[in-house]
Amino acid sequence: MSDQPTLELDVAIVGAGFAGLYMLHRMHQDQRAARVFEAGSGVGGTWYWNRYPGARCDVESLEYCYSFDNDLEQEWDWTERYSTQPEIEKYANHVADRFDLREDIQFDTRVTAASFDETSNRWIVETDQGDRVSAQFLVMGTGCLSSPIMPDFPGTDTFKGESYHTGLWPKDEIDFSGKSVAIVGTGSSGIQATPVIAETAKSVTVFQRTPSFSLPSDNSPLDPAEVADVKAHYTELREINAQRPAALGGRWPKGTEESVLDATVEEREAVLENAWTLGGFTFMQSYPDLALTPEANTIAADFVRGKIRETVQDEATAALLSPEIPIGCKRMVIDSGYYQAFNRPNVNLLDARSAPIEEITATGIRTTDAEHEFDIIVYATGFDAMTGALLRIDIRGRGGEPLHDAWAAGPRTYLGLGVVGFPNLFTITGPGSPSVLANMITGIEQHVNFITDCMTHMSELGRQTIEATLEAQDAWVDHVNSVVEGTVFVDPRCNSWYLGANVEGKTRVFMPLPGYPQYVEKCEAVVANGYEGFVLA
Ligand code: NA7
Repeated sequence: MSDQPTLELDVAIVGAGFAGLYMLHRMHQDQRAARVFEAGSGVGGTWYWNRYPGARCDVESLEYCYSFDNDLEQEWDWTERYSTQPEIEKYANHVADRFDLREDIQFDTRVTAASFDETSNRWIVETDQGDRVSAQFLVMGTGCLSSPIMPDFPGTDTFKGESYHTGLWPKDEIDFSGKSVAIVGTGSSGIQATPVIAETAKSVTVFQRTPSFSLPSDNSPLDPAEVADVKAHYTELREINAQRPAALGGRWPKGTEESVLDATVEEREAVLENAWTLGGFTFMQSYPDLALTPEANTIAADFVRGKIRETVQDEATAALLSPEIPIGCKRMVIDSGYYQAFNRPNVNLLDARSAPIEEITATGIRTTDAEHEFDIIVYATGFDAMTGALLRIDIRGRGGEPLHDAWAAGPRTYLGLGVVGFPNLFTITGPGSPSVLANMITGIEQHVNFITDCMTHMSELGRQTIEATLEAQDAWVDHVNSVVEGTVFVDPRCNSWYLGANVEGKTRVFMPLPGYPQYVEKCEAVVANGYEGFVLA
């Protein structure tokens, strides 16, 4: 292949999820030549790939949507409090059409490599379709949960039945009726899929290695009067959310200011019960210290364990479903009828910790203590989160340095947006930014606005490159570590994907940053100080 680029762009964008779509829209507004490269055949990113039964967002639909366009906010109608994958995918398609984005999205194209050419100060981006694109900026909208992990059980290829990973779910509907189904994994994906698959399958056997804390969603159809009220006050809601730690939940009580340890048993039971009934993540907001001190955390965890015992009729199953780790150190799940599903005669829980899966056979799964036959195996085994999708592209910065090497001891970024040695590379919701610990769409909009404003600023000053300084990056990594130090997030008992602990050989580093409002303040200060911590050359 000739070394000559096949296309010259101002901005190459990777991924047509919510990050890539909004980035492209902003580039259109600013009349920059931009193109999105997307591995899938459609838009939606996470919501394109994760089309497994029961897939639903854990942030409320009225908040998990763009805020950048008032008309869009007003015209789109969500039907349920927590929207399903099909509805979110439909919304992403609506956005793509409404803002004429499709003509600049190249589907079925996976970016394989990108290298910074120090002579021209441009990125050379290569795809599996043979493209060789030259661009001033490279913007990664590759998502935080987009690199699925298949467990390395021997024999996965020998299984004669059907098998699917939740994060690579086929578009055709899978018929579970009359089938014996295994679900491996009990994170959000396995927990959401279990009750839905159980409705039609002959049997569902859930292989659980570590139980998750799951909170009820209390999902329901949205009341048109409630929707009208939110639409009438959308700007206020967005402003309130921007001051909340996770940029969401602004319509619900903030929780008390006092420690749960200062409340009487009756008081705290009433507060927690109320939050539980309300549904969703607000449960952990009911007291300020639930995620902070071990004693407070145990109170919340005991409350949820009590709920599991109340809900699940079989005592042994209830005990097995009850997590022993601190609540909130791994991502909690927001479910619709997960614990209740174990009261169905066709749902069975197996302990994959005491009897691990040893092998996938032609007819099913062999654990250390038994052989089980299945027609379908569902792998709900998670993702190489935050860095996986970035590192599977061969990204090379100054001097040909691979990002893989720069991040060998865990990701290092400045603000989760830029990396030393990789000029003009931006990572939307990258490691070191709030990302998955905040409403993702809010975080995406904030990052895209930052990047777009930065490009304008560079044009005005006639600068070609922007690059974080080593000093700023080191200080930022220290800052992220200090924010989570001593919190449940880094509890050694918790092997969360936030820490990369679910991926064999991945360095244990806490990747997202708690505290959306403080992060935004920092970004604003950086801009006000002339992009402090970056060199504009
Ligand atoms: P998660 O939350 O990473 O869950 C993956 C699950 O798969 C988890 O229960 C794992 O158990 C289990 N797993 C992984 N490998 C194995 C093997 N070898 N044997 C048994 N069980 C295994 O991924 P999800 O897709 O559910 O959710 C990801 C995020 O998407 C979620 O947090 C929401 O933000 C949306 P483990 O805990 O490692 O013992």
